Amino acid sequence: MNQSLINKVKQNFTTRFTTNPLLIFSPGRINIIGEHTDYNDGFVFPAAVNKGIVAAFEKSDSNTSSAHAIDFDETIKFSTDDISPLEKEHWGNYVLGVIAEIKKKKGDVGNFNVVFSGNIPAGSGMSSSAALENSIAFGLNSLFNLGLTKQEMILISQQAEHNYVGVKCGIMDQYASMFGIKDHALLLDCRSVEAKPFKIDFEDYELMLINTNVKHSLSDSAYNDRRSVCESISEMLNIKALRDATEADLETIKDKVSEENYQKALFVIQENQRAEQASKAMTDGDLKTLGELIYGSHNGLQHQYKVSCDELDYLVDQSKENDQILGARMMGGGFGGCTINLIAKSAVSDFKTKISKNYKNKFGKDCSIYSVELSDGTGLITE
Ligand code: GAF
Repeated sequence: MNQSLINKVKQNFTTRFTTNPLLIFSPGRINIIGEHTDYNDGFVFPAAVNKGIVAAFEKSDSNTSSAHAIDFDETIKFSTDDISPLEKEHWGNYVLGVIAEIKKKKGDVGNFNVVFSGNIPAGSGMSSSAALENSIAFGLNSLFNLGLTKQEMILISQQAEHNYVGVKCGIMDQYASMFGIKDHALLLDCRSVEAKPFKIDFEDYELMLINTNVKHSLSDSAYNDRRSVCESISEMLNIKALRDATEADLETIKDKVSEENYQKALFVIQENQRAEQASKAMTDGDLKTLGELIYGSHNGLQHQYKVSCDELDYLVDQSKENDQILGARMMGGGFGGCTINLIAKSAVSDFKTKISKNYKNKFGKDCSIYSVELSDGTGLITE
């Protein structure tokens, strides 16, 4: 399925090096519901997808390493003895950050060469960043027999994102990318970091993504700001995380916080409930309720948590007008990327035509539409 991506990476590697590379695939993810709940120790409902990163590794026989990003046509050279962050937003920080975190845990890491490429649409909110981090952690673990467990690797990837990329993300993306199971979504408890797999078969319905093809620049700082608000409210409530709060608890401090921040915390508490209710709806095969919860999630993300944008809101509003779509919402951190839609299979073709035309008329640019195939998590490619 990703054969052309694998071939591209192998060919590129062969033009640079003479060994047979160790090949890793690491997927991106979707999230059915449970947004901005992961760093509040709550529930999320993600799944790995069949789009991701392919990385080819070899040990280096010198005291230098290299990482080549085919998609940026750029190579960085470094020594694993001496790692420091590059300028903000450089893709190399995902690679170097993982090395730095592995070193904290394992001491020295040998030098290596890696070449990688991906097919996750840029800015789609499907977490190409977690896919890249996991591919590096998994690749180095295999190459140098570091003995890291997958649980340790996802924490390494998450810390790389905190310390080298500057986004204080939760664990959802790294978990879903590492532990994904073909045809399943994972109800992940972000406190215990354990998940319950749900087989996804919506019969006459399917999940469809619509990419706004925008990424508003605010996103990283706004993300970190939201996280601090949640942490400071937890502190006021004397609890570990908002996962431990009820709406009644929050009510007790209502006059001590701004209305804006009160609404943000309320959103997290309600979104966490929605994620749990969604798992029940899924078990009962109650797609109507699942769809309502998904619409409810968007409403909260738009009005309470304020991480949506005009393009996402427009797409969700268009979905609401179509009675063949049971639910739609923005997915991921926000400020751009995709909506996820629970749509009748019979309605997909007409809706695609309509939404493509309407979006173009409204915003003067194209949206992109993808159907979703759920895949296994990060692993070795054996051919
Ligand atoms: C981003 C983060 F990386 C995740 O940890 C999660 O918080 C998500 O935004 C919002 O649910 O993808």
